[in-house]
Amino acid sequence: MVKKSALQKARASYQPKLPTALWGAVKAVEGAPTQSVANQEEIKALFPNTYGLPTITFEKDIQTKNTAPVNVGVILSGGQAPGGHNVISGLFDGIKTINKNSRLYGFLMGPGGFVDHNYIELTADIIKEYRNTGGFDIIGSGRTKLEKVEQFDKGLEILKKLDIKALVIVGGDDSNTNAAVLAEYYKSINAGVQVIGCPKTIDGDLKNEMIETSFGFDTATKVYSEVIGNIQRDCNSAKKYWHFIKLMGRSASHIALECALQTQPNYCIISEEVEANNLTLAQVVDNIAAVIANRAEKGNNFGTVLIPEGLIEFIPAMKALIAELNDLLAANPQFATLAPAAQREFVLANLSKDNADTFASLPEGVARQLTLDRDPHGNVQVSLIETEKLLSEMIGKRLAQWKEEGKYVGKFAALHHFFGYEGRCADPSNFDADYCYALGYNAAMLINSGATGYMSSIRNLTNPSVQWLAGGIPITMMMNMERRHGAMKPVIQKALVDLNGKAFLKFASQRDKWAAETCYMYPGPIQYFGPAEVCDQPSRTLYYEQGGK
Ligand code: FBP
Repeated sequence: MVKKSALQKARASYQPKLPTALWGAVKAVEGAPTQSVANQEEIKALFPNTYGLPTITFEKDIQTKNTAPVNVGVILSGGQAPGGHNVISGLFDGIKTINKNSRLYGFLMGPGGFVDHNYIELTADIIKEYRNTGGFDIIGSGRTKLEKVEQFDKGLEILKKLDIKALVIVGGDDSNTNAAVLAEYYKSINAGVQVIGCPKTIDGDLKNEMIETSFGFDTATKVYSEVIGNIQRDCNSAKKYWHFIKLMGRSASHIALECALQTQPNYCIISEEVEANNLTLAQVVDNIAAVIANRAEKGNNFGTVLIPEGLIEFIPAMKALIAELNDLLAANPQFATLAPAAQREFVLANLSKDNADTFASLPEGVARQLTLDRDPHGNVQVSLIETEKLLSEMIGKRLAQWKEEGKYVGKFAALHHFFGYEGRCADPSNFDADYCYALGYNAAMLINSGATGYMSSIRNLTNPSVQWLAGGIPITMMMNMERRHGAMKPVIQKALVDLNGKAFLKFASQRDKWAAETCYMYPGPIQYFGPAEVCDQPSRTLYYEQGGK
């Protein structure tokens, strides 16, 4: 038997708190019909069976109905996020509440397990070992893109064999887009299988009015903020290094913003602002170098800079380059077979002049990274690009130049960090443990109400968890048309940092002070047990978004 730590044992007995709306019998109350956020006509034409569905809210019912057992399949898709195991525990408990003979099957290693018929039955004994734990190791995860009819038909064979009536896909924006396409297909062929999505991603970019946050964001940002706080204390003790800290978040800068709100670093880049202000890489470098030079004048040759992982794609010239590269590589599959030097030549010869110039101006390693394999959803793998080193190298050169010109008097020594994988599998915070359990349980109630093409939605999240609202939101409501792999596709719109939003404005109102002075905050580790003001705080982003001061 695997030996468990004292915390593991204590955490195993934690009972996640369900919203009262989900206690006992529930009834589904339908809201008004919905529309997609943009491109309504195109999305409606692509989803004739699942477009325009009403939102669903669950309320307490006066009597329990006798319901037949329901077999359900579950898939964990994409990057790990703390709380996935609680989604599965909640789903398991939910379908057992519907009928104790219901069964839950887990497809192994992501959507690939569904297509290849690799699965296990998730029994009470298995689930017990994973309650309130981090990771996705109960069934594993993967990034196979579910998009072809052959995959849907192949998957349907195993669903029929196991008498599975509903499939729950736990994933980010891309995976939930696939869930919507699958729901539409199964409905169009009367397959008798419902599909429900669950909002997962530490990146925090799957959110809207009805999905207040994706799960995992709370825990991951608390883990990163603890370590950033520790680095800041070290930094303020030795007063000799500048720490360049890259933070995960493939596209949006929500993680960087949340960590900045929690730790008050000297500088934090928000990619969305870089794009809005049309900044070049050189201007980003100059802005940070100016803060470093300013602190050096007061004898402070130390500090912290937070860098969102997705920065490179938000610098307008880089964005244009990546968009053209995506189309070029999609249209030329033979590119992958060329030697590195020939690949560089091919790219330079086939890009438009402006983009070729940008490509040629980049350090070779970074340029090459931009041409490497996309993930199965067509994204550049930004977590592999060492932006923190690229920036500190360029800043070092700028400061050396300013020194020669007599504009800079300090010493510049840089250290680099990348926080991403360290936080994705942490044990879920109380917030994520409760939120994920509720999302899973709520998915079971959506299945019981006959819904398909819906995302499990739990709202009112800055209130105590028992007061949370439960229901479902049609996935098509979150969709728009975007260019992917060289063609227009219906996808869930990514939620980027809102530069007029309350969380960003709070940050913007404080950052000059944080740059000039040393105002570090040290949030410490996630606390699971103790007073509510220490253990049960939502993320700062949610707090400010929902009116906190
Ligand atoms: P999801 O969008 O699938 O949740 O994954 C997010 C993420 O953690 C990003 O922050 C990061 O860029 C990426 O996954 C890393 O991918 P991989 O897990 O394949 O290394």
